[in-house]
Amino acid sequence: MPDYPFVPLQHERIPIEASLERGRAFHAEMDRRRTTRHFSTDPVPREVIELAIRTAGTAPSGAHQQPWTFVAIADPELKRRIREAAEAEEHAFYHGRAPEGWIEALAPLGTDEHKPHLTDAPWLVVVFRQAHGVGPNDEKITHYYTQESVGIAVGFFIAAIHRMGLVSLTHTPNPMGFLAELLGRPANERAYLIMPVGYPAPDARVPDIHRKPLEAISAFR
Ligand code: IYR
Repeated sequence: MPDYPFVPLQHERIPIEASLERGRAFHAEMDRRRTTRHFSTDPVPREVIELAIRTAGTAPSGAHQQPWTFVAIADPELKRRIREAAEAEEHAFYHGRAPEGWIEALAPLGTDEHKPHLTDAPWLVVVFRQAHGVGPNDEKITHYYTQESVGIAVGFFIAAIHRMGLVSLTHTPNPMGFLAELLGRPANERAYLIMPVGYPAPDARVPDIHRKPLEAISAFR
């Protein structure tokens, strides 16, 4: 194995009181985040999306392979076609394809096959997972932990959008094959999810649901 270079870690230790203060403030800010399905059509500059994608790109990934592609769509005609295809799949999902238990689990969220946010939101960001890489001679390069890696990157993206004062929705039409087709993605990419990004509509609402408390999501030993 060849020797690979290492460089010193850039890190400044801060007092633990400052850590706790930052942690509390960050938690409070993240706890204000809500997912809404009601988007304003107000425009959002491209740089907002670029910043969120760059933030997502700082996520750790299996073997540092960064197996993600973020496709940002503002073109109204493309958004319309994505909405049309997504609503066709969702119609089949809500009218027969989904098991009864799944429909019941979704009831508190008030979702159905109508997806106006896919054309209302100024941006749709479709995230693709690179199931494998492609080498210079078209050879397959194995990627590791792609599901986990892309999930972490999407989390960073959602946090960045929230930090900038905008909202996003994690939307997973089922199945999602139409996205790679409509967006002309290469064969190694699989649609992971689609996120409308923008401002909430003035009358945006969210379900009255609550987060599990620390005790319910943790164990300390
Ligand atoms: N894809 C459908 C159903 C759906 C599934 C889950 I899991 C959700 O958390 C929300 C919706 C839809 O987008 O309506």
